[in-house]
Amino acid sequence: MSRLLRPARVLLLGPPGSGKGTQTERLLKRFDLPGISSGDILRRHIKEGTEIGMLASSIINQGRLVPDDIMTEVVASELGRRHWLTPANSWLLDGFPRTRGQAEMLDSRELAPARAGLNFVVELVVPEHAILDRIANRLVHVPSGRLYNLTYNPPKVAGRDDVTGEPLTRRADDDPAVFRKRLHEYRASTQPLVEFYKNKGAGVVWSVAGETSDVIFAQLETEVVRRFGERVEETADCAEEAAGAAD
Ligand code: G5P
Ligand code: MG
Repeated sequence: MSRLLRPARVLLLGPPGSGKGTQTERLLKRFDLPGISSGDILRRHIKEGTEIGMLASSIINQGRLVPDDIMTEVVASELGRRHWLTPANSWLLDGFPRTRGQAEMLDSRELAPARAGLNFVVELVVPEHAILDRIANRLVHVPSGRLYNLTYNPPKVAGRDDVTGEPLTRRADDDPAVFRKRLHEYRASTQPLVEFYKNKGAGVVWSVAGETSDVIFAQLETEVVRRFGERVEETADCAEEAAGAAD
């Protein structure tokens, strides 16, 4: 585990199934970087039966996007609740903003006043055939957002979350017809969003391609260290090793 030396405010973009959640989990473990996923927040609202959950449920199940103003409010309140909106904090967003409208609202209402604009927008590029294969085998633990795949990273006990032992579920929107609609929505909304961030400055947007999340993570990890620097934290294991070497 290591800490970043300079504040990193990261957005992960990519088509459904490209591995945003997977890369988020890995970055969080590797860099002690907190993150939130707009999809996970909505799924928790649905599970808890909130007003937002009731509205989002039918939209998600049709593969459409939740309206910009509602989505921005949901994520902004989460950012505020976690006290992340300062120039010094590092954090990561998975799947929000995903339209230019959301990016503009987030920027003008929340990030610019706090001098905490996004400084690293990562676009994951994964071939479509690889994506379709993954979705058929995905399971999730909704309370935590932890992800599994029956072939790539299966749970230790079939159908159960590794940490809590609670049941895993399939996402209703992983149905093939809904999934095609989600891919279509992604293609329609992404170009204007990427243009918005390209106009924020040279090098803010960075694309990374690969057939697997392992290949992508290796490149992403290197790029994060290059941009933000790292300080390796001493863990209990390191301390023991160092003590052993000194004996
Ligand atoms: P979500 O939840 O943000 P999507 O569609 O953007 O959903 P999704 O499906 O969550 O994205 P992902 O996070 O990019 O995909 O991918 P993932 O879950 O990490 O990986 C997919 C599967 O592949 C997993 O099972 C993983 O274990 C496996 N896997 C990963 N890497 C590999 C690999 O290398 N090999 C193999 N074999 N497997 C691998 O949004 C859902 C809905 O919520 C609403 C919309 O309705 C949206 O459709 N929503 C919003 N609406 C408006 N605005 C927003 N900002 C919104 N955010 C969410
Ligand atoms: Mg996801």
